[in-house]
Amino acid sequence: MTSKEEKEQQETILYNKAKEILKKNWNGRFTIPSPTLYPHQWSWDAGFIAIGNSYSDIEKSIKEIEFLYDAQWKNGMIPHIVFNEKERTYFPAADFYDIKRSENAPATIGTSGMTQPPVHAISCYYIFINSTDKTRSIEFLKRIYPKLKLFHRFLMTDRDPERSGLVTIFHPWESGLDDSPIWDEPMSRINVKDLPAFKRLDIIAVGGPDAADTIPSNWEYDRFIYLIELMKKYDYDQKKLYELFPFKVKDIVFSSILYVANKFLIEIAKIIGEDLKEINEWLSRTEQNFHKYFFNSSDSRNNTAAKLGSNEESLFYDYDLIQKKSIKKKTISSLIPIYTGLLSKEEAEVIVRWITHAHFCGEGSYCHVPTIPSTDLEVSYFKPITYWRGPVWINTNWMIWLGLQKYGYFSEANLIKEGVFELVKNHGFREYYDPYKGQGLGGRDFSWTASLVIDMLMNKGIGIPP
Ligand code: 9WN
Repeated sequence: MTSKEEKEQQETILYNKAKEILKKNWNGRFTIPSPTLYPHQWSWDAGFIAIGNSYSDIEKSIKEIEFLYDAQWKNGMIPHIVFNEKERTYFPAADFYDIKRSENAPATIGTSGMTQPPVHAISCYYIFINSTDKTRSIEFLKRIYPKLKLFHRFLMTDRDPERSGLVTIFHPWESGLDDSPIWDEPMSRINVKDLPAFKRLDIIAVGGPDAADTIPSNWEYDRFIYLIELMKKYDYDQKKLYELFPFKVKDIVFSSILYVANKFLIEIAKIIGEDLKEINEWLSRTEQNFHKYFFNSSDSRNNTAAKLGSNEESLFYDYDLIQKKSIKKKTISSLIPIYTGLLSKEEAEVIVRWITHAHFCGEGSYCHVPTIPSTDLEVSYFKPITYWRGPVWINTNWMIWLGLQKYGYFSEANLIKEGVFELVKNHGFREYYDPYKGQGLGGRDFSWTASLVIDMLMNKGIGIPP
């Protein structure tokens, strides 16, 4: 067998394995993120999952998105979790969120009271492109479009009263990157009071001697739960939260995904003949403010004079609205802007230098494969096996893989893709991976890993931002 044939054969094996995982994690109504950890539906997971399923099971992708959007709040928010009422193995559960306090909450569906990055318009575009029955997929787009737009409008108004085109998050869980070092500073200012007694179930689910080192610390978890208590105290009222909440961050990953999702929403609007005006306004707000808020070499939002890459500190950083300053932690979030297409060629080149640098598992590092770790390897807060503080996650690598292609860096994109294939082939379709050893960590048979590997195997360029 030639090496080309061998490669093709291995890729077919990976494709079948990934499909099998998605099939197994489908529970008849939605796909669980992982059988060992997460028994409910998560919002951005659902978006990623619908992308993988769009290649072989469009009906499932449609159902996945529709199940999630049936739980949409009246103010447009898509909750980050839709609970399966029969499951009791995840904390905090529906009763803890007590969403009935909000007049916006759905009446009969149990959900969380916060949100997550809006991947879904991107998934809906995949559904259309990959469908063979265009009449049926257009019907779906017509049904889902107003709901997608309502969610984006919620993010562009309630979560952006500044009209910056960038999203404010109230909880690290809203970013999807739960214990990223980015949150250390804002979380350290939170004064935890009257925390109800609770029992973490994630540590039991992960199991094994290293479990505690692979998940967020108790210090972080106390604050995660305390912030939910505070949201409840303010009845999930977005205006009150904006005024009074102690955690308010303009987040790069969330805002980048929203920008890309708005670009795909435009494509969907064109397909079904809807008006583009409002979405174009959102896009131009983001275009005007992305650098102002996120690219700072001083702490002034107006100083964009310093060139990206001219010194070590000049990277993209999240912006803390309470302290009114950038959060200077070197993580994968600093590199995600390449996914938006909002960078000049020179700026993209600087990001590529970081991506291919030893700091982020490039040349000269001791990494297992050249995939991007969640935190710079050479900073004090890097931890190789702890959740979003160092391990490699497939969804963020997928975004960078697409961003690199957007700017024409095909060989760099290919290195990441092959690295991802090596990880899943030899270490399983896991939730995250040790960048040095490649060891698989966290949840097993992780759905978004399977789904995005399918997209990388198909390699059709559908997700490259327009
Ligand atoms: C809290 C489901 C989710 C992902 C997040 C990931 C993790 C939840 C948790 O799992 O978060 O939302 O319990 O730790 O960080 O990105 O959506 O896979």
